[in-house]
Amino acid sequence: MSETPSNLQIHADRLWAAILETAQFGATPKGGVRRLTLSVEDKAVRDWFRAACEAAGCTVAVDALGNMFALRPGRDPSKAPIGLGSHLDTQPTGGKFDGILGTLAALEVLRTLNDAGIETDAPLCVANWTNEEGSRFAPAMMGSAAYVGDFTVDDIRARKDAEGVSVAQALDAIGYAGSAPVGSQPFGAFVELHIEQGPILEAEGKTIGVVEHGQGIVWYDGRITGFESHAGSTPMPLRRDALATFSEIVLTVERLARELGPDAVGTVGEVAIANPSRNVIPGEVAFTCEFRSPHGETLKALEEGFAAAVQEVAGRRKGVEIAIETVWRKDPTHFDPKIIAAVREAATTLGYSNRPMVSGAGHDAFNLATKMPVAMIFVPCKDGLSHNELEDATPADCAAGANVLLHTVLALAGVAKPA
Ligand code: HGY
Ligand code: MN
Ligand code: MN
Repeated sequence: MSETPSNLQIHADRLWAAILETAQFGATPKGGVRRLTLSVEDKAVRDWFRAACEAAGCTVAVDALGNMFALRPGRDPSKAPIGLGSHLDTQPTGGKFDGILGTLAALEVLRTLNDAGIETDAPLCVANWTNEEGSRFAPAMMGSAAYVGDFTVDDIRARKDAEGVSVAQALDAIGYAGSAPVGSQPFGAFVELHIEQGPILEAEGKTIGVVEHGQGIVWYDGRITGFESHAGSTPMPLRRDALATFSEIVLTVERLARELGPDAVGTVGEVAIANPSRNVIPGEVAFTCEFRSPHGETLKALEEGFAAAVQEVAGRRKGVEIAIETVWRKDPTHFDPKIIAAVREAATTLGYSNRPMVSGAGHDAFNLATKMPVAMIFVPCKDGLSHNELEDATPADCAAGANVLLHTVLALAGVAKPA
């Protein structure tokens, strides 16, 4: 790999200023960010990001699902670009760093190379992936999943949010249904920087997580159909109570994850009662739930245990129907040893304490890893908290992560020899 000025560092203040500036798009009173994918707030930050990348000398392409690609030319245009970036959308109670740090740090890498007059051999391409969060539209990591072919573009464009708005309508509404075919942007490798969204780095006093492996994930949509009837006059043995049935499902998810742990988690994140009323026995409940594990066999045991438990509850609660649909599933992800080594080498050379990690959260890098060499860089976040408006990180850790990203990408792209 080519030599690069080992003392090259990103501009920490400029990166931190970009993080604070973009936090205004969807800022919440509690200091968080609500920037649901393809919302007007997402449009605002996308426009900001496009302008910043163009000002840094990039051409910005947008594909049919709104994935954005800012291309910085390299000395050898025949080489596939080295990719970096993450996502700009957030959870409803999101923070300033989840996804945003990786995307803005990638922009900062470009700005630093421009300031230093460094041309890379291979081009660089900074990506903003559409709907990584999967909150407004399922699945999560949606744009990168379609990019690698896990879903067709038509399938994704037809997905609807809780208000019945489709992805296609939302893309058109903010002007981000691009012309580039999905999957057409080549990459030679991809490196994603992200906050850890967990407590390990902070607890161990480590600065950098060298992410080698990501959890497998399975997402379900559930619908429980019982029968509405009077809360006062319906005897208990005759009830077909959808909500009471749901409560057994919630406790089943928790029990299975605890029993099959410690490397297993299960969550019921959404529930809605159809036509709720305090004196009507709930007749219909819709919900979502998920399981994750870094081990394929544990994930399979969770799925099988859940199916068996649902069948047992349905068999016992006569007259109540439980429908469960698997809407998304991803095996555990193993990243590329060469890219992992480049991340570890960059962190160590820069003098940052570091340790190997498994990612608990899902990331676009998980999808990309099925098509190209990929690895991730983690930095600590306060109390390991994320998907919460209190999400926080330090300027120093953000800068450290961006420096590791800079030197990893330089090692992979190579530095053009001065003419
Ligand atoms: O679900 C996840 O892990 C990610 O935040 N979308
Ligand atoms: Mn994220
Ligand atoms: Mn997230």
